[in-house]
Amino acid sequence: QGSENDHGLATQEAKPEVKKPSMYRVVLMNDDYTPMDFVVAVLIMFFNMDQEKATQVMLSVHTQGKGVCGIFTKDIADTKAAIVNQYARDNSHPLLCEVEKV
Ligand code: TYC
Repeated sequence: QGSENDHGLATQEAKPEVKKPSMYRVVLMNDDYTPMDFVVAVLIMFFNMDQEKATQVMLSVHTQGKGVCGIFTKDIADTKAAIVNQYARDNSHPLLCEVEKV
């Protein structure tokens, strides 16, 4: 890519054939009503965290107002957020999960 040939002229930069996909943060928002245990369970079930990591993330959301659950491609981030929000609604909690571009 971008080498010089024997007449000393630079060749055209070749465009990479594949681009890295845009990445999206799945973010959990704090609220005053969702039980801490429920948030920890969500992080374990849908973001493959262990009890200790899930508790850390939940407490950081609780004190900072929001926190990152993971970073994914758009389809996966959108799907994870939708699943979390549906699960929260099914259990009558106001927990909100959002997606933001990295
Ligand atoms: N603030 C909630 C409470 O005190 C706990 C909580 C944590 C709620 C994280 C939402 O995303 C959240 N019960």
